[in-house]
Amino acid sequence: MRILVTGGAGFIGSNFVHLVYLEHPDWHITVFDSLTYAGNEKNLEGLDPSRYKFIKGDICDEAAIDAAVADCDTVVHFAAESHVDNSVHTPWPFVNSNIVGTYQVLEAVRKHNKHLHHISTDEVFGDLGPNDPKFNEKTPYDPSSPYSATKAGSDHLVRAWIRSFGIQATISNCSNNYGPYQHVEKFIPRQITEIMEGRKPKLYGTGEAIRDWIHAEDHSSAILTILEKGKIGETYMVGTNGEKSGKESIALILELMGKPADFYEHVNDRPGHDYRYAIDGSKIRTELGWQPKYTDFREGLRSTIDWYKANEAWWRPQKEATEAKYKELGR
Ligand code: NAD
Ligand code: TDX
Repeated sequence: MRILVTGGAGFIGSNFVHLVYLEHPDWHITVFDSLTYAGNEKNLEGLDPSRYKFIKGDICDEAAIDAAVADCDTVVHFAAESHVDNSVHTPWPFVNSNIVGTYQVLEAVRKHNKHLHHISTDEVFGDLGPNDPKFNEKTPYDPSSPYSATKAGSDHLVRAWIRSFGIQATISNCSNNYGPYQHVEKFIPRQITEIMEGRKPKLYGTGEAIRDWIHAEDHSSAILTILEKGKIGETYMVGTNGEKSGKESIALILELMGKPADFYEHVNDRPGHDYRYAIDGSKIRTELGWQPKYTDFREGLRSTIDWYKANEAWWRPQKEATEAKYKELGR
């Protein structure tokens, strides 16, 4: 099996590459990544070149993605602009990479008759009220931000290519990931590294927004399960019942890092901030028999904090520029 992983130098993509490398010694992995500010080749250090290759390329570059797809059996498509705050500030890279880029991936898959798994997010469904039922595979799309609108657009393209051209593809929509190699712009690593810098964690608005947390290793094992057992044309929700408000998550991080419970501050809210995401992940469990490993958020957070403490050299180069951007936004 020759697997092509777009966006494999990013957070979830690199966690997925490490899992495939461990579980499938007979598979050859090619990572295709343009190394935006969010991509980092250091995430992939130590992989044996006889089993792994890196291509620096942009999914919007028709010839480059065409050649890479021609040379594999299966594509797992992670590459995307991923940060909501950036999309509200500068939407174009999101339209380009998430929609135009996915179009180029789809055209290459169609031309060379390859299998595709498309990685999407729960944000495409918009947000939930406190008592609404969780998102499932039939929930209508209702995205709120330029990020989620472009991810929704990419999902629609994949569905259209399945129906109109008969490409062999599956889709998954996952909830909020955390774990090693996550960029310090995102909520959990930002708060861990702010505390390590001696500064207070920052809660947007009232801190009541709820996210459904899943460890990136569990997301990765779910994708592997879909590759191995998923039904062509199907969509799978991926989540581990990890709902927590911003306030609750900060309280846990402060406790695990030995700081007082009131060591945090409120900052400007995100415009259009989605209130709550929650995934009903029963289909992948009942139909494909997938089970997560990290069922205790506290333990997952503890190991993630340990990783950021042990890998300051990894996150240090991103930190200053990230906080300078937030300062501009008053966040
Ligand atoms: P990330 O920002 O950490 O990584 C994205 C990677 O894609 C980077 O390595 C970047 O260099 C690469 N990339 C971006 N544009 C590219 C382009 N035009 N051509 C080639 N490479 C490009 O993102 P992530 O958090 O790892 O998310 C990966 C995927 O998972 C995305 O599709 C995202 O929508 C989805 N997702 C993320 C989450 C989450 O909580 N982070 C949850 C559900 C789904
Ligand atoms: O400093 C912060 N303080 C804060 O309160 C940051 C960075 C965020 N927040 C809040 C906003 C959200 O309610 O925390 C929550 C999580 O924020 P992000 O880490 O920016 O994630 P989110 O907007 O929920 O989107 C993430 O999950 C779905 C990923 O970035 C997306 O790529 C994925 O699709």
